[in-house]
Amino acid sequence: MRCFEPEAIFAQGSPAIMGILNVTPDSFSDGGLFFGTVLAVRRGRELLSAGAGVVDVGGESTRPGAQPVSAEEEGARVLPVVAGLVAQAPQALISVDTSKPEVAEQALQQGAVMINDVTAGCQERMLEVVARAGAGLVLMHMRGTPQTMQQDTRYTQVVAEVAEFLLAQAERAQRAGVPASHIFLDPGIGFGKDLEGNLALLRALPQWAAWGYPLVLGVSRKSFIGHLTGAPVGERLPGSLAALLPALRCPQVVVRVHDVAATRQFLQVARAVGVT
Ligand code: HH2
Repeated sequence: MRCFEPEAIFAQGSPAIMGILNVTPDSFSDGGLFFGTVLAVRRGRELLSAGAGVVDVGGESTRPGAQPVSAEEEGARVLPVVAGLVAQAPQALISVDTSKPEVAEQALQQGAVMINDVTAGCQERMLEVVARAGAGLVLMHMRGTPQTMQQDTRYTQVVAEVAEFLLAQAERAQRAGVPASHIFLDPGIGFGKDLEGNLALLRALPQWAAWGYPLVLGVSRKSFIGHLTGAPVGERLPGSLAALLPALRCPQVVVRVHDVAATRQFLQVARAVGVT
């Protein structure tokens, strides 16, 4: 089991880049492209050389309406990729995008250092597994499940409701033994929110820094960019970069992206001109 050191993610400053590695046949933008251990490990190494500080390996799509997969199937997709990356890039920081404690536990045993849970640790066992391993934990807000989340996207006050939920989950995680310094909070852009909700959360993000937790932001290629611009999923890179602007005003944030090299260039220039 490897130890999680929060500073390691920000070794190259903030925003840090989390490269997305979907080992799925059905992810919304790259489904099937890296479905297979050899392809996925090669892609993971590419993400690292392009500037990803951490690679997020996922074996179950969370796009609206996606069909759930069993723990066995998800483990069979993800675990060989974690093992392959650990073997070929032993210093790499690997996160696993899973809400299943059994998958998380095995991935951490194989050398992953962080769990990205889109259900914000709603299963107590997930919190225990992460605490025992001394791992990092991303708590993301979602309403319902990927099957139901876009059915009701109304909130009275979206920012306050998402914030209240995430802070309560962070407290729960700490009660289960996860140190505050290992907890990252993510508003869950596109997970049970409409266009206005997504934009309100993005605008509010810089204020969340006051809570003291590092943040994670996932906007890459998401449908709100299509709703704003009409761009199809494969042509949303400019919008994805623009949607990162609020992250530039956060002191510690990890941006979860498909296009690592382009994001790195965007961040390098933003830093140089003093926007961050
Ligand atoms: N978005 C997706 C998946 N996991 N995790 C966090 N913490 N934040 C996010 O915004 C987030 C996430 C959806 O994107 P993607 O992985 O590209 O698609 P899919 O779920 O279809 O595999």
